[in-house]
Amino acid sequence: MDSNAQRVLDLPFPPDFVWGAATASYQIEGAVHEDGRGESIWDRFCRIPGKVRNGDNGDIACDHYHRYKDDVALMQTLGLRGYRFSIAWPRILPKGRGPINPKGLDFYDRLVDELLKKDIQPYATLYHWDLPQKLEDRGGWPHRDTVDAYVEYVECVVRRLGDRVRHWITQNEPWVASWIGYGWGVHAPGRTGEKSALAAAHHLLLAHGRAVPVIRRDCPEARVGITLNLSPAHPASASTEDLAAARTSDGKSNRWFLDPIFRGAYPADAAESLAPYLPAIQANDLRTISAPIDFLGVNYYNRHIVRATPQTGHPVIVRPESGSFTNMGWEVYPDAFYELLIRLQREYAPPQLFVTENGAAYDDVRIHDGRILDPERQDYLEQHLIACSRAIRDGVPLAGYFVWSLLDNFEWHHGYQKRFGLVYVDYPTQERVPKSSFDWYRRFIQRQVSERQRRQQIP
Ligand code: IFM
Repeated sequence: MDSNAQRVLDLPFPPDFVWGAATASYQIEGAVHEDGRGESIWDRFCRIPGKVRNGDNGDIACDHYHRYKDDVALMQTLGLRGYRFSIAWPRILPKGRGPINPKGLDFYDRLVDELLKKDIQPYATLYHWDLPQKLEDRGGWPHRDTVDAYVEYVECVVRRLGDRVRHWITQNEPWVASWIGYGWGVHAPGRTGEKSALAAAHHLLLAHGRAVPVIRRDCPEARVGITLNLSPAHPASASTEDLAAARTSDGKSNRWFLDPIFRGAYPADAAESLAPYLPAIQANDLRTISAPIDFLGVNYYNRHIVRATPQTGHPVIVRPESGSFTNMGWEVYPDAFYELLIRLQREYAPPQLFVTENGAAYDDVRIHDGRILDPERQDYLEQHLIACSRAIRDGVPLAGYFVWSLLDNFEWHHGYQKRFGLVYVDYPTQERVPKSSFDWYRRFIQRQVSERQRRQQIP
């Protein structure tokens, strides 16, 4: 082992730091027609020709619905202390509202019990983009009624699982759900326009704020948070125009979600430029959205380099001229991760932070003996763990790190072509093959745990 790899294994992390991995329901479960599950917007969207690469869909995905015990066994081999998964709303309330489907709840009940049996703490995300289609038919997230429907759904789930699940994440990446799904039409449900995107964003945030007290009421020991995808916006040059464009981009993506949650207000600069598209915001909405949370979940993949469009000054994200890139075309830039964590602490001071996703897609191939060697993924994770460790040293209350993802899975409009997993999934056979990064992460966690035990023994 070279000295750098050794240095990474020995990085100092707090003794109770949670080592985890993450997945999401539609991306891994499959079994879309089983046990009374209703249709989700992704089931419908995948059927529209040209929307998802290769015509892929989540009908079978990783067949996790049937293979969850094997997958939890893999987590145990890995030494995970936490597993972040999401709950499929259409399994619980197939029509979005109304009659509960007990078999849907039973599945998550079994999953949670299996995790706890192996001493792995469940981190449950309540919404990771699989809205029941029936609710979309009635207006989806741009319609305020969806907030009420979400709160009813959250009540059902927390009442059933709240005796065992302590960590709850209300929403995953509301920026993506609103802008990519309702603004640009690239994700389900495929709608376009600033107005629908901003109405969806407001209602996703409101749904978060309304859910916080409900979760605490039904699960008094709950720790409640929300997960945001955050990318520092760096200007492409030192020109005044590019600096302003980077600030605008930061306002529309990062601050648009951070400010209402932590400050109870939309950022004034962005709100001014988006004024023509804003939905009706009721008197108490921002107070509701800013309900105190226990932690912020951060999904970090890359930074954004922003350039001003010559005539309009409109910000555009550009690809850097040099650097290293993942299979998504995303730049590998761990320094911006450190910068982001420090900024969150300085400007928003969340009580606690979890990295709820971090990882990379690469073109993994099985070699002649069936193994998958993915040193690039290991390197990506090592560099980002160094950034986390530096941030903790510099005062960031980071409490856990979840690799995206445990398994290769359905990567939304890219279908199955992009592989983010520590475990390779051979989709035709559903065989799981741990990649070399899986072995590395296992050794890393083992080393961290034995170091913690050693320190605890020192009188
Ligand atoms: O696969 C997604 C996940 O669903 C949300 N965060 C980003 C990941 C990689 O694109």
